[in-house]
Amino acid sequence: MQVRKICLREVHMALPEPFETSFGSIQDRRILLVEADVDGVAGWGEVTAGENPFYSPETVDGAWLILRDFIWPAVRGREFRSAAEIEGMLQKIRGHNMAKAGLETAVWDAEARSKGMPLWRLLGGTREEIPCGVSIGIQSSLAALVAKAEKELAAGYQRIKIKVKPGWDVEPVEALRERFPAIRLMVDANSAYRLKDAPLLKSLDRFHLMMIEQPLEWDDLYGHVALQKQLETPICLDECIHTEAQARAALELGACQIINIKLGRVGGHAVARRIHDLCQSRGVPVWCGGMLESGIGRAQNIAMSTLANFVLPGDVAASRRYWAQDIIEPEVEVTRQGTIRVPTSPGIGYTPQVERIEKLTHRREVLE
Ligand code: OSB
Ligand code: MG
Repeated sequence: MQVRKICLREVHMALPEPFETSFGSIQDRRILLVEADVDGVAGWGEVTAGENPFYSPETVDGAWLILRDFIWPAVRGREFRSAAEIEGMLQKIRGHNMAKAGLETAVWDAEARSKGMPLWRLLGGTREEIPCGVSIGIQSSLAALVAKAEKELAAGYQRIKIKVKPGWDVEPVEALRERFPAIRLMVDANSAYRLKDAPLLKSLDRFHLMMIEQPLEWDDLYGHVALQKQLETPICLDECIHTEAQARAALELGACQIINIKLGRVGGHAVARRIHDLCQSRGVPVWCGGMLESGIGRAQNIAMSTLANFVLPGDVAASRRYWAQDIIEPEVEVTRQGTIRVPTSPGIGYTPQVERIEKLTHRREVLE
């Protein structure tokens, strides 16, 4: 196989309301899509970089340049047997995992389509239905938070994650626990705390959270080792894990007990699968995180979540939670039991709505 050409598009899509995290507020998304032509078959991927480098060092504009100037030249004209080889072809480019994943996941989609099989089967997935949770941003009041959680639970979602930051942590967790004593509940700090905040984080132990996601800095593995020793609540790492080696170090050192795997953050399906396998071999559960993706990134997340060790509910929710109208058909729907039934059609299993995508496109570049 060869990638014959790629088309980069920046589409603008607005969330129904701002999504507030410890690192800032997100509403107007600029989403970078990669359409790869693999021997005449189109595959679609999404670059999950943000508009700013506040979650990870990557940005939409930076990823565009890296794709054009380094990723495309590294694959152009090169023969390969499987999308699993793309990661190796990009190895000499350090970092820029979200940009790499945009192309790599598109090639996986194309390969699966050309074989007439669902991508999740090609990846070795086994789950036909995946468990779903929601991520709720920082709210203006405790009452607003409780009402939001109530609505999501009524829709069937299996676990609630709330974003926390200093000043919005113990009280919101307490309010939710009082109202919902038995739900699966967790918090995500997006690196808002320091090791000196250990006593405050320790005080969350009494709420029996499933996990605390990424409490400390994005590159501080050692701090998480020291913190985990003091907490009953399992630490889950998100921002800290970009490579298989980092995942191995985190587990070996005891920096976490759970890993959130995101396709963009680790550079695509090949590495995601290796991290999944590593965790599985050690009895460490994983789940699929979200990056407020369009339906294309969401469909890729669904395919990955069918691997056997994705045992915890992911941040993989219904299209309608994010977009008035998604850019795939059918849209992603969640059952009353809080699951997504994995599609059985070829590739990512959903059809990109190219006409609609073109209407939302603000910038476009074809590389061949
Ligand atoms: O840390 O998981 C995160 C959104 C943007 C950046 C980082 C994160 C998130 C979410 C939202 O939590 C998950 C989703 O619903 O897509
Ligand atoms: Mg997170």
